[in-house]
Parts: sequence; C-alpha cells; structure tokens
Amino acid sequence: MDLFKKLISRRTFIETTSKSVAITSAASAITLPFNTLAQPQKNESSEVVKHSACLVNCGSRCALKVIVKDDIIQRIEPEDAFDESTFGQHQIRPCLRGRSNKLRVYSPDRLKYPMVRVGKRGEGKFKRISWEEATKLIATKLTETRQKYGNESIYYIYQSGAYYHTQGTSAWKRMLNLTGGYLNYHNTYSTAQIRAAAPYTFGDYIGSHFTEVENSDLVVFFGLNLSETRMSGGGQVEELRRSLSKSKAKTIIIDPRYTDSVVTSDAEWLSIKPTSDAALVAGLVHTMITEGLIDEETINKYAIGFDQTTLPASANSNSSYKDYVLGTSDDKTVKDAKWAASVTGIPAKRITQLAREIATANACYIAQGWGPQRHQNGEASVRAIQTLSVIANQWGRPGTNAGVWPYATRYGVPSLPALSNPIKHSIPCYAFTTAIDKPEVMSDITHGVRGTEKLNTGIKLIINQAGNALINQHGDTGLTKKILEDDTKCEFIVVCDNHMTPSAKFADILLPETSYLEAADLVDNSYASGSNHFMIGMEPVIAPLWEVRSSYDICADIAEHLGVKQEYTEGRSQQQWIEHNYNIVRQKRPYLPPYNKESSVGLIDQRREAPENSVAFSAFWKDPGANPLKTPSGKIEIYSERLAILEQQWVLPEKDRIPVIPGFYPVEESHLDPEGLKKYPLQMIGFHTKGHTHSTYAQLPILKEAIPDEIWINPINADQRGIRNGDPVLVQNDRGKMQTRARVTPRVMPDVVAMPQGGWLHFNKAGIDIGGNINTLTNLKLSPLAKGNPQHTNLVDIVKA
Ligand SMILES: Nc1nc2c(c(=O)[nH]1)N[C@H]1C(S)=C(S)[C@@H](COP(=O)(O)OP(=O)(O)OC[C@H]3O[C@@H](n4cnc5c(=O)[nH]c(N)nc54)[C@H](O)[C@@H]3O)O[C@H]1N2
Ligand SMILES: Nc1nc2c(c(=O)[nH]1)N[C@H]1C(S)=C(S)[C@@H](COP(=O)(O)OP(=O)(O)OC[C@H]3O[C@@H](n4cnc5c(=O)[nH]c(N)nc54)[C@H](O)[C@@H]3O)O[C@H]1N2
Ligand code: SF4
Ligand SMILES: [Mo]
Repeated sequence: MDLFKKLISRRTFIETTSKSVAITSAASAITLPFNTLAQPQKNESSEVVKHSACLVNCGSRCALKVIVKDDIIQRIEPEDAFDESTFGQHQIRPCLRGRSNKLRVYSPDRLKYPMVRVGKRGEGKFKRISWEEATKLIATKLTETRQKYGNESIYYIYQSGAYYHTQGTSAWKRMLNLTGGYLNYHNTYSTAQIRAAAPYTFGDYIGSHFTEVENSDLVVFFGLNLSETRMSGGGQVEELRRSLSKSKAKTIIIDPRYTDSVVTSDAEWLSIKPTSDAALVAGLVHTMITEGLIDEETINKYAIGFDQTTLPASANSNSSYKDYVLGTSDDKTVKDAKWAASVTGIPAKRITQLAREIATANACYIAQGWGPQRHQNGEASVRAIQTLSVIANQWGRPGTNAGVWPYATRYGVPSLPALSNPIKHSIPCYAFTTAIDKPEVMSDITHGVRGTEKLNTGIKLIINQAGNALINQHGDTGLTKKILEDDTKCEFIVVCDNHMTPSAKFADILLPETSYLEAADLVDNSYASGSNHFMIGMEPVIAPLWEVRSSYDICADIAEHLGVKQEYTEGRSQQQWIEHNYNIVRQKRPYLPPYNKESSVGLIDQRREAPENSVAFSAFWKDPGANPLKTPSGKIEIYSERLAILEQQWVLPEKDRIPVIPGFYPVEESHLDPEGLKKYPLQMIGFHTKGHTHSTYAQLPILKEAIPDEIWINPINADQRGIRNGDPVLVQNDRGKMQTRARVTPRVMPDVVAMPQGGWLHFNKAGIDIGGNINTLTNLKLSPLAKGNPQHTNLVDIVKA
C-alpha cells in the first residue's frame, strides 16, 4: 500500500472529515479548537514536538507547533505566547487554514516525482522522470531559449504561494541571474492600483499602524476586511481588536458586502456600489465645504490642488478639487450628497451625517483595503480616499491614518541573495499573457512596459514556482487557456509546486517541491502583522515524502548543468545559508543566543514597534518645511501635474482616464454602464475568503465543508430568478460560464453579487467551469495608470443551473 493510502485509512482522517466544524467569524476562528477534532489515539510517549510555519500569502505568518508520531503528522497547535496580555508578545494562533496543513501535506493530489508532459499542453498527462533528467532538461531548454531568443524571452512569473527565504523565489532568481537574467515584472495582483496611485498623493505608500486606533474616536474603513484577510495573532486583526477594545471607537465599514469585519468590530455597515468610492468622497467633501466643517487654511498649508489658490501654474484655473465638488469645473456637476447617493447607493442623509462625523471627530482613522482598488477606476478611488483624510484634517496626528492600509514592521530576516538581473526590461504582471500572445503591441505608452520602449521578443519560457497565476489566479481563464495551449508561442513551461493545480496541468515539466512542513528555513513575519514582528525557525517536521525536494537543491543541480554551481551555492548548503542568515540577524540583535540547529526553531523572537513610529507622515505634519514629502512639490498633491502629463502622453483606450484630481468617473462593466447592463445586469466582485488563501488550501474537503465557495446574491435578485439558497447556478458573461451554488443573503447589496476568489478551475466537456473559479468571468483589460488587474470589475448574469 502506498504511503498515501496508509495515511488516508487512518482513523484520524476519517474523524476529521466526518465532523462538521462550526465556524462563525474570523475572531472565533482563531480560537477554534480546530485540531482537537483531528486528535488521534494518543500515545504521549512517542509523540514529538516539531516546529514549522505557514508561508502562504495571507499577509500573516503563523508559527506552527507540529505534533509528530512515527514520522507522521498528528496535529498542529499554536506555539506558546511569550506574554498573552502584552501586544507584541501575544500568541500567534494559526487560523483554520494553517491548522489544516496536515491535510495539505497528505493530500492525494500531491506532486510526488518530477514529471514531463506526454499529452497536449494543458491536458494534464505526464510521465515520471528522474531528477537528473528533469534538471538537465531545464538547463538545456534555458540554454536553447537564450540562444534563440535572448534572456528577455525567459519569464519568472508572478507567484506568492510560499514566502521562503533560502529556497523558492530567491533560489530560482539567483540561478537565472547567474546565467544572463530574465524578463522582470512590476506590480502585484494584490496592490497594483494602490501602489501606483498612492505615491502621487503623499509621495509614498505609508499608513499608520492600527495601534493608533487606541487614540481614535472614529474608524472608517473602505473595503477593508481584516477579519478575513488578516487573520490570526500574526495578522492585523489582532492589532485592531486590541486597539478597539481600548478606545471603543465607533466603526463604520463601507463595502458592498456585510463582511465578517462588520460583525466582529460591531461596526455600522454602509453598502456601496462597487467602483464608486470616489463619488462617496466627493459627496462627503461637498457637505464639509458647504457646512464650513473644515479648516481650508490648514488644507492649503499642506496640500496643493484643494482650491484654486494652490493649483500649479500649468493647471486650468477651474481644475481644483473644490471646483470639481462645487460644480464649477468643466463638467458643471455639483457633487452634493444627493448626487453621491445616486452613484453609490448610500442614502444622501447618511452621507451628510457621515461627513459631519468625520470632520468633527477628534481623531478619525480612515483606511482602505485593496478591494476598492482592484477595479478599472481603482487608482482614482485610492487617491480619493487619501484626499478625504487630507481634507478632513484627519492625518498626521495620533489616532489618524493617511487613508491607506499600512504594512508591517519587518523583523529583518535576510533571504538568499537573488543577485542582480542583467535584464532591465519589465512588464506589468497582469500583461504576461499579452507578452506571450501579442508582444508587438506592448510598449511603454500603451502597456506600461518599463526599461524599454518596446519588447524585443515575446515570452518563450516560463518558470512558475509556488504560483497559480499561470491560469487560476489570472484573468479570463478561457482566453488564457487558449494562449497557453499553443506551444509555438510560449515554448516551454516549468511548474514547481506541491499539488496538481490547474496551472500545473499546463506544465511541460513538473517539479515537486517540499511543502512548508517538510522544509527547513528561517523566516520573517510577513507584510501584514502590523507593529508586531517576529522570526520563526522551521525544521522538516517529517522526512520529505516521495521524491519532493527543496528548490534550493533543485536550482543547485540546474546551476551545475549550466556550469555555475559554485557561484550559486558559494559553497553553502541550504542549512548553512540558514545559519549564515541567522548570524546576520544576530549582528543587529546581539541579545539572540548563538545559532543552534536543534533549538533555533519555532517562534524565536517577537517584538512590537515603538509607538512613536506609528503615525504616518507625522514629521511632515509637525514641520512641513523641514520634512517635505517625496512628491514634486514636497506637499500632498490632490492635483498632480505628473498625472496630467501622463494622461497627455499615454495612449489610453477610449473610456479610460487618468484623472488629475481624484474625481469619480464611471467605467465599463459597472452599474453605470447602461449598454453592458442590458445583457448582464449584475455587478460581480470577488473577495478573499477565510476558507482558503487564493487557491492554496482550496482543495481541502474539510475547509470546503466549513466555508463553502458560493456566490452571494441578494434575495431580491434571487427571487427575480427563482433561485433559492443552495441552488446550483450558472454565472455567465461573454467570457465564460461558471457553475457554483447560490448563497442567498442580504449580506450583499441588491444588484451586486460576490464570489470568493481562488476556487480551482475545472472546465467540463461543455467548456463550463465547474470548479467555481471567478476568473472564468474576469477580464484581461488593464487599469489605466498602474496597468493592473481590475479583477473586481465585472458584469454577469446568473441563472439556475
Ligand atoms: N483568508 C484569506 N486572507 C487573505 C487572502 C486570501 O486569499 N484569503 N489573500 C491575501 C492577499 S494576497 C491579499 S492581496 C489580501 C487582499 O485583501 P483585499 O484586496 O482587501 O481583499 P478583497 O476581499 O479583495 O477586498 C476587500 C473588501 O473590499 C470589498 N470591495 C470590493 N469592491 C469594492 C469597492 O468598489 N468599494 C468598496 N468600498 N469595497 C469594495 C470586498 O467586498 C471585500 O470585502 O488578502 C490577503 N489575505
Ligand atoms: N478574480 C480574482 N483573482 C485574483 C484575486 C482576486 O481578488 N480576484 N486576487 C489576486 C491576488 S491579490 C493574488 S496575490 C493572486 C495570488 O495568486 P498566487 O500567487 O498564484 O497564489 P495561490 O493561488 O495561493 O497559488 C500559490 C501556489 O503555490 C503553491 N505552493 C504552496 N506552497 C508551496 C511550496 O512550498 N512550494 C511550491 N513550489 N509551491 C507551493 C500552491 O500549491 C499554489 O499552487 O491571485 C490574484 N487573483
Ligand atoms: S493562512 Fe495565514 S493566518 Fe492562517 S495560519 Fe497561515 S499564515 Fe496564519
Ligand atoms: Mo494578493
């Protein structure tokens, strides 16, 4: 019997899957005794405690205490807290996903051996080969591709599945950089629009830590759902929870959905039409101006473009934000609360009231999640929400923020140096399919290509490590599938993963990597633990199964075939790099004990950033002359001259805009697209569910049972279509058809539907995706400024299946 069958037949598995798990909210999910369900017959004497971590891209990073017996994982527990009562010393409790890692490791779809494609690309037919054959084939293909098309034709695709430090991305990039480099990408799927747009306003993308909420009396979140997207004691939900319990600030969450965060923060929900945040802001500012609630002198001290007195010389005289709001700009439309209500769906009275609340709060903490920006006009929404905090004078002081979602303080664990890439050309990551299919249309002014005016060649070889964005997480899967299937375009695809994912099926060669629990590493906290930061040592809790290997070793073998092994390893094993990295950390933190392979594991150290470093742009607030911002004017730019230049120079599709001030403009496939609505009357957004992290963990039956992927639809729209809760439904538009179940709920506003993203794509014979993958319906259009992924902007219709 092979190992998997032996494991699956164990009582532990059957017990786990046969019990239903009641998961109510994210806050309770952190304390849920999830793994007690999976407890096997105990024989304490032979159980050993090992240490690992969950390296998935959720922004948190949980240490895992793993109980092992006879080299088999029994269950997963949190590591002990240093001091539960003190934030920054508290317990980092893994969420339901991290605690189900046992099931991920022993999942029947694990990749076990290196394999090479035998059928048509995408068909998913492979045959087993040896590691020697696999690494040699990759080395040969890299050399051939380089000789035929140049290094620019080699692409290391966006991926975020495993944040290792001494294997994974840095290992692959190091190997590629030693042999001439590869085509770069810029942007991420997460933050394309906000990272591009936010610096035009404040010169930087920085927010105040949620610890500031201790000093707030009002908290206003736009599409920020920490209870699902920042779970566990390693995520910002814990920072917010502790701060809110101190300040008891009133919390308002603006989102098309009544999210778990609304529930757990005891917040007021304002339901908003997707893509319309900038209109809400304009309506709020209208009330603030007309009721004299704001201090215009202070605004003008710090910012340009609020009114005509601070416009740059190049600007039209009526192009200030105040002109836009009061209706004296070219569009001659007054953006009062009534107008904002007609665009956003929020009642005018509530908009007026909210304006008063924000403007008169002692300290209002305004932040946005990344849902509002993952839209076709996302850049304008980002800048509008920043502008709200500026105009309301709710920034720079304790208890305030600058309108964005803050990152974390990093503990500072180095990675294997990736070395520098000799190739400087870069494409926006969401345009990689275009760079395969029609590279000749891509340029700096059309597609935001960087480092060159035009690409010299299309992508001919892809390396996809710990990523499912080759298809599953990318847009328009039907079109993407067609592009990938054609192996005369992209000629060779390497996939390195743990599981036979939808992307893995498009591989020419498949490499099985260790899962987190089989790997040794030394890792940092991730980008969203807030002011809490820490370092975790990981050991292989079991011997790696089958023939899975670390990508550090895989790349060392490829480097050897390419004649650069010594440069790649510098004579170090992965374990020696771990020790080396630890010693670099210890130079800065001499209080750490000397490295010891056995004891430098688990949650090694945990700290909290000093409170005085928490408020974004506080130095500029205190003394703007001495601490100018990184914008061209040194001030906050509500009006951006640089954007005015871009809008002139770039070639934009007809309805795309790069507004110079952050005014609202309607986009295709929104509620203000009358033509589109005729055929597809429902706006569809995606969201990041607590059931999985993107596609990672999404195949585990116990998680599917606990938190099924279903499309949220309001009872009004369900009734119109004869759909009842739990009915199978077809969701469709011109790009494809997806089958899922309906969750009929007033937790989503009428005429908007919401689908968890990350379900595994599975086209049936009729070409319908029965895997519930939202990207069957999303669009490959690029957003105007960032050239990012507007994957939340879609129109669809739904019928009973
Ligand atoms: N459990 C879990 N956690 C995760 C992830 C995961 O997959 N699962 N993914 C991680 C990653 S990589 C990322 S990038 C982050 C993603 O974090 P976000 O991008 O913030 O997550 P989303 O769920 O896409 O969007 C947040 C909220 O915005 C709302 N929203 C959508 N459109 C609009 C709009 O136009 N206006 C307003 N006001 N709200 C809108 C959605 O309903 C949703 O509740 O989460 C991280 N955390
Ligand atoms: N429609 C829609 N699409 C979206 C989004 C959305 O909001 N809406 N969100 C986007 C966002 S924000 C992001 S960040 C992307 C995320 O997209 P991806 O970065 O592709 O994330 P995952 O889907 O989690 O895929 C990670 C892969 O890594 C693999 N993996 C995990 N651990 C290991 C390991 O140790 N070694 C190896 N080799 N592989 C491993 C997993 O099996 C999985 O296949 O998706 C984007 N796609
Ligand atoms: S998925 Fe995120 S919150 Fe959950 S255990 Fe892993 S790192 Fe922690
Ligand atoms: Mo992301």
